[in-house]
Amino acid sequence: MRTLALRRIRRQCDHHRDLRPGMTIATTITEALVVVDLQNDFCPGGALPVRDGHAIVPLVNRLLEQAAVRVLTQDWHPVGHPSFAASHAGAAPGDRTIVGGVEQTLWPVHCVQGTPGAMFHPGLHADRADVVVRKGFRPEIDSYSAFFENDRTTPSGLDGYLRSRGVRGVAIVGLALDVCVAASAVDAARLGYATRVILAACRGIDVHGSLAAATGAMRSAGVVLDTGDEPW
Ligand code: VGL
Ligand code: ZN
Repeated sequence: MRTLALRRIRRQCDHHRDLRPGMTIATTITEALVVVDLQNDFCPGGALPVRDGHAIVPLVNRLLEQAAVRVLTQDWHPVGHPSFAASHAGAAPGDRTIVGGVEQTLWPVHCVQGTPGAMFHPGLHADRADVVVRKGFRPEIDSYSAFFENDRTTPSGLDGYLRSRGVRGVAIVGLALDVCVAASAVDAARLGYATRVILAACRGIDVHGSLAAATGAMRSAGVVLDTGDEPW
């Protein structure tokens, strides 16, 4: 088995002083793999199942072996979280309302702290993670992105972690492509990381055109939508 603890990737950049305009030089950056919310509740049989969510587990495990820096996120809601439809009188999953000053979709009760649904999929090699970032734990606001609460300003701490480890690029995989993966990718790109989403290792929910909207938002933010399953 190959040991790739410090594997780096090559990317093009064009800011080298000795280069004439139009020339490029390959540079090497450290890329982190961010595995978003690969938890039981987002897999078939869970409370908020993403179709075929479990099917990405083998590929995600392979990517984890190859990654230089390994991050898992874990949706981690307190009982009665305001992102749950059940927390709002008369509301149903799919309705939209204001939570923490931000309009969002209401969901079934899911990923409650400490419950089986909040655990990582049993096939995921979660022990390989360098760090686990929990999100959605604040009682007054939801968090889709691995980097910020849904107010887009309160940080999770992941940016600081990645910067202090010298990470310049982020590859994002997981669930759900059109919710937490997309929000994480857009924020990563805005924070200045060379950002790609490895589509073969994601699955989406796709309600009311959310997949098309998320794809557009990621492209506009400069996220690379990577259709290869063997990125390195
Ligand atoms: C997610 C809905 C609610 C996700 C989390 O991980 O994509 N979606 N909470
Ligand atoms: Zn959630």
